[in-house]
Formats: sequence, C-alpha cells, structure tokens
Amino acid sequence: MQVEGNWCVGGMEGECREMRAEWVLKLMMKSGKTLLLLLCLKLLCCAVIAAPQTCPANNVDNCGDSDGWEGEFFPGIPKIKYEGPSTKNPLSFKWYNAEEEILGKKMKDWLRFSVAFWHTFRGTGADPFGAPTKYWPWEDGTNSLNMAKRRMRANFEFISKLGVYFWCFHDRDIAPDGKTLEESNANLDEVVALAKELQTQAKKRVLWGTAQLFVHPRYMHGAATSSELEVYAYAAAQVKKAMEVTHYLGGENYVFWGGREGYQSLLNTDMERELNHLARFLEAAVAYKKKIGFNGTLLIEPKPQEPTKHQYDWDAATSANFLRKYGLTGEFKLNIECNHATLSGHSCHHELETARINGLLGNIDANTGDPQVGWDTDQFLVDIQEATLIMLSVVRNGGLAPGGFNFDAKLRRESIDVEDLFIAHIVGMDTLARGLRNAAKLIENGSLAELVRKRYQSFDTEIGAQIEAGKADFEMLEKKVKEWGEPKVASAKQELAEMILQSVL
Ligand SMILES: *[C@@H]1O[C@H](CO)[C@@H](O)[C@H](O)[C@H]1NC(C)=O
Ligand SMILES: *[C@@H]1O[C@H](CO)[C@@H](O)[C@H](O)[C@H]1NC(C)=O
Ligand SMILES: [Mn+2]
Repeated sequence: MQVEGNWCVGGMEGECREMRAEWVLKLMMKSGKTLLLLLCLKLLCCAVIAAPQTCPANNVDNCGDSDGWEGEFFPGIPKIKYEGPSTKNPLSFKWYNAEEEILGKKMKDWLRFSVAFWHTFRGTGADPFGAPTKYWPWEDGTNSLNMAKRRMRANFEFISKLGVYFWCFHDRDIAPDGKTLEESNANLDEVVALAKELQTQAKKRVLWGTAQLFVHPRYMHGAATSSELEVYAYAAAQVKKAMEVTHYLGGENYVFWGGREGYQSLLNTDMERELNHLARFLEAAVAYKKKIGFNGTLLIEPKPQEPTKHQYDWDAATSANFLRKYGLTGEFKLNIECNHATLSGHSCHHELETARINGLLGNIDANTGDPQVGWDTDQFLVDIQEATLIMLSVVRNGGLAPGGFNFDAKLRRESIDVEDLFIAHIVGMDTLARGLRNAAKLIENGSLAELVRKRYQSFDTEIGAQIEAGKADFEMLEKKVKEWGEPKVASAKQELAEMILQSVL
C-alpha cells in the first residue's frame, strides 16, 4: 500500500476537485463576465451533448447523478484465457493456467491473486509534480456515492474478465468520506451492500480489507500513534467499522499498514509511549475480531518509511520483534510487500524468508520497485528470477492461504489505455506463474537443496547434534579443538548455486 504522491488522493479526491473548481471560478471572476459567459455556454453545450455513458472524468458538470451504466465497462475485452508461451495475443496468459497442477496443487490455489481496488480503480496517474493522466470512461470526475457504485460494478467486471478470485480495498477507496463518522459509515454501508450482491453473483471473495488511516489531515501525526487522544479514538472507530464490513464481505484477512505510524523527528516524539499505544490499539483490534466472530488473519504490513521519515513497522524482523515484545505473535502475521522490502534495504526473498522462519508469512503484496529509483514505485513485478525466489519461499511455506498475492501495483503515469489495466495484471500474473513453474523445477531437480545440505553436513554429527541441542559447553568445545587442530573449511559454492538457479529460468 502507499499514498499516491499528490494532494488529490483516495478519499480526498472529491474535496480536491471542489478546490480546483473553486479556483477556476475565482479565475473566471477575475477575467470578467465575457469569459464567464463563454465558459457557461461551453458547459451547457457539453451537458447537452455528452451522453452519460461517456461522461468524461475531466468534466465538472453533473453527470454523476446515477450509478447506471449500460453495457460493458470493458467492451471488446474478452475473458482472459491461457494460451501458452507461444501465443502472440497480449490479452491471454502465457504461463498462468489456473487449473493446472504444480507440486500437487492447482496454480490458482498457490497464487490466490487479488486486484487492489485503490490502484486499479482509484489510481489517477497524478504524482507530486503533475495532474491526473487517466480518465477512465466510467469516471465522471466526482467522488459521489453513485460514482462509487458504478466503479464497484466496473471492479467486478474487471476481476471476472481477468479470472481472479479476490479483491482488496481500503474503506475510503470504495466509498466517499462523509462530514461525520456516521455519514462515512452510512456511505460505506451503501457501497458494501452493492459489493456483497455483486461478489455473490460473480462468485468472488475479499482477500483483505483495511482502513485508510493516512489521507485525512486528522491523521497527520499518525492514527494509533497520534499524539492526540481524539485521533486515536477516531482511528479505533474507523478500524472497528472496516473490520465489520470486511467480515460482512467474507474477507479472509484484515491488514494494518501504518503509513503514518512513525515519526518525522525524535526530538518531539515519545517513541516508547507511541509504540505502547500501537500495541494497545492492536490488542483492542484482536478483542473486537473475537467479539464479532471474524476468523480472518490480522496482518501487519512492514514498510521502513514514506510517508513518515521512520515507520515503526520497519521490516519483517522489526515487526516480529514488536509482536513478541507485546505478546501478539499468535494473533498476527505479516503482509510482505516486495517494494517495501527493497526500501528497507532487503530483497523480497529475504523478507519472505524472515517472515516464514518466524511463522509469520501471511500474505504478499506482489509488486516491485525500480532498481534506479529510491521510492515506492509500486510497479507490477516482471522479473522472472525474483518471482522464482518468491515462489520458492511460498512453496516452502506450504502456500499462503488464507493469504494470497495482492497486486499492490499501479500503471505507470504514462500508461493511459483501459487495456493497459488488463495487460499489467496479465504480465504480473504470468511472472509469478512462471516463478512457480521454475521453483517447482528447482525443487524437483534437488541439486540446490543438496548443495545447501552438504554445506552444513559437519553439523550432522554427534557433536553437531550436541551443539544444536544446546548441550555443548565451551570447555568441551575447547577440548575438541585441541584434538582436531586447524579446521578444514569447504567452498561455499555460490556461483554453482547461481548456475543451478539459472538452469531453471
Ligand atoms: C470461525 O471459526 C469458528 C471456530 O473454528 C467457527 O465455529 C465459526 O463458524 C467460524 N466463523 C465464521 C464466520 O467462519
Ligand atoms: C539438476 O540440474 C542440473 C543443472 O541443470 C543438472 O546438471 C542435473 O542433472 C539436474 N539433476 C536432476 C536430478 O535433474
Ligand atoms: Mn508500496
């Protein structure tokens, strides 16, 4: 997850557009009545000519009165099918064959792909330097409830055509923020009721839900770690509702991403107190989960920084330590995002292995960063070697269920065709499917596992067993050294390991 780098994001889009409209109006008043008249005439003529179906997103007039939409949102795009590696059809899978069995499980069950509503349906292409670039045909430029419903219909057509079973959302992506908590909750209920109906018809599921606790200005100091008690309470109320709707939609997990749970300066921060508050907040979430009978896994999503200078859930090891300190290990797992892994100076493989060996690997946010760029670019993963290593961890973990692979990835700002949404997901799915096939080859071949086994074989001895059982004291080991003399040390065989990996790519 990440914050769109712009002042017009997520739940704030409506407000931002109102601000822009206001600005245009002020400009009009300054430049005199003739211009005003001309502009009004232009708007009037557009309102008459524009059919609601093609209501463009850059239009500020009132074409958002109804959530109705006739026909398909993605006309001309068929249901995406597996055609195999030799096909030239960009709208087909080359490697992902949902029903095919790999290592005793169907590909769809290893991969459990999910579309991220925020990137795919709320991403506008805006960045800190520039305005939105994407004007999807179904968008009317508003953040109205009707628009939210129409967008939800588009979401279900998209995931159905793509052949994905899951979707993920933040509360404020799917329904507009209201003026009060009650109004926001009522908006959410209305959209969630429609989502429930649509996902039942389409036989789809929620992989996870979450609360957006970073866009609204009230969260500037954090949510659970805010210095303001009333903000802590507001965040609790928002998470309570987000857990309820995730439960109502049959969500299999619930995610906590603490984008603003961190600090900008230690000079004005009581870190110990903030971390204690975060732990109390998460304990309360566990209690509420049990109270409402929600069986989904609670997931913490590590990220080192951005938007804060230092985020408390820095990486998998930091998050594991936090959970242990506060006795929360049994209640939470981790959602590892590959781009966040590289931001923290680790590979995605490292973060997955750290989570796995701590029994904490719960879900993957499938994306990647750019090797030449230092921020969270949230790109679709296309690196086959990286995907192979990711899938190696997933297979060793016995899969991710009830977690899966959420495409927390967005189109580049310059990719502005509707079909790009499909192509991006297809290449992301194919890359991980290819990674799974490669990981299976590597496991079936066995020579990499054998290389690793051999490397540690000196511990497969009587003394080795004593060391590993915690029964070898320093005096005994010193006696052995005097008996054995200088150790003979073997090669690590890194290049051979790399050669074996390459042989399956
Ligand atoms: C949650 O798990 C409990 C215990 O396994 C089970 O009895 C209950 O039906 C589950 N609830 C839901 C909503 O799946
Ligand atoms: C494993 O792969 C290596 C490298 O390609 C090859 O030399 C070896 O014969 C393979 N072993 C098996 C058991 O397939
Ligand atoms: Mn990210």
